Order: sequence, then structure tokens, then C-alpha cells
Amino acid sequence: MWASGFALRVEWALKLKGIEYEYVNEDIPFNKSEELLRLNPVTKKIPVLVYNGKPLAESLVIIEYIDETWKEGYSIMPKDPYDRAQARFWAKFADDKCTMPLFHVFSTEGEAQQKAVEEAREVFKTLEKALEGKKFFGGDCINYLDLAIGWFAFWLPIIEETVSISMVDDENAPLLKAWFGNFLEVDVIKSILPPRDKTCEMSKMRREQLLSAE
Ligand SMILES: N[C@@H](CCC(=O)N[C@@H](CS)C(=O)NCC(=O)O)C(=O)O
Repeated sequence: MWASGFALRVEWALKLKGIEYEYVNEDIPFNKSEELLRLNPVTKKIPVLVYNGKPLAESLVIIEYIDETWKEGYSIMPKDPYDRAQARFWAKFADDKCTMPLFHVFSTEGEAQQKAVEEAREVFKTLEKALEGKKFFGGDCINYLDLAIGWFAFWLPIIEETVSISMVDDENAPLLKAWFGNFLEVDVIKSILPPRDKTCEMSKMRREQLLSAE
């Protein structure tokens, strides 16, 4: 699943740490490999990190594990316990509250879509509170929370283009909009992004599939 935002989180973390890795693609959701089902029999989802023969699932859990296992080099988790807890809080908020409205905007039309758009605008406006007075969620440099939220910077404008509706813009969430640009300009991040044109094409195709399946 080359365009997965959850897999991107892990690749970004590995790259920030300068860890060499082998990337294995999965054909999600209809053609999962035997190996994926063996490595992650619980949720059967990607990403899965395998290190020393031991598998680990859940992208945010994996990022923390990477930071704790390779202590040298780039610090991904904030040093201060309160900052660390706050970063986890906002990462959870993004996963729990932002992803679903966005999916509904993507997969519906008409009134249901309009309702989801309003909800999405509201939660992204709330999310940008964590950015106030800072260039990145991590402060002057990117950290755990930037990686956790990072896939929105890539995917949200593609979803907006697919449905021709703006959600994160200079009017609704100017700080978040500016952060999209700043985050995608970071060298490590830029070096691991799916091809935009191919992703847009896939996004449009997927929306058609979802709408016709209703
Ligand atoms: N909470 C999980 C979400 C992972 C996830 O949703 N992965 C998707 C691909 S983007 C997947 O494997 N879907 C297959 C399925 O739902 O069966 C994480 O952060 O790792």
C-alpha cells in the first residue's frame, strides 16, 4: 500500500534516524499476503515493522519503539514528560476525530457530505491549536506529532482536489495550512512521498468505487 499515510509515518521515522530498511509492499485491502497475516494476525493491517525477526504493528507504537530502540541521532519523542503526553494526546485526537470526517467527505455526496465537511473544518480548526506560536508541532523542528499528523499535509489537499471542496485553507485553519507547506518542505519528508499524480488518480478512482458501492 504505497500511498498509506500510516506507513509513511514509519518510513519518515526510520529515515530521520538514518536506519536502513527494506520496504515490502502489500496489496491492501483485498489481496493481503500470507506474511502479513502471520506478522499481524490481530488487526491484519499495515504497517508492520519487523526488527530482529520480531513484528510490531500500529504506526504510532512503532514510531515510539524506533525512538527508544535507536536512541542516538534525531530525537522523535519530546524530552519533557508533559510535552510527550501532550504530543500523544494530539496524535490520538487526530486519529480519533479527524480521520473519520475526512473519510466521510471522501466517500459521500450531497447532505451527508456537507455535514462531514462542516465536521472536518471544525476538527482541523481545533487541531491547529496545538500549533499556536510554532513553526512545527514539535517547535522549531519536526517531532512525533508532526510525523503522526504528517499524512494530512500530503493527503488532505489531494482529497480536497478529488471532491472539489476546501477544508484546510487560509480562512478556516491558516496555521495548519502554513504547516502543510513547511512540513512537506523538510528534506527527509520530501524524500519519502508517494508520487502526487499517481495518488490523485488513485484517489479519484477510489471515490468512484465508494460512491458506486453505496
Ligand atoms: N491504526 C493503524 C491503522 C493502519 C491502517 O488503517 N492501515 C490500513 C492501510 S492505510 C490497512 O492496513 N487496511 C487494511 C484493512 O483495513 O484490512 C496504524 O496506525 O497503524
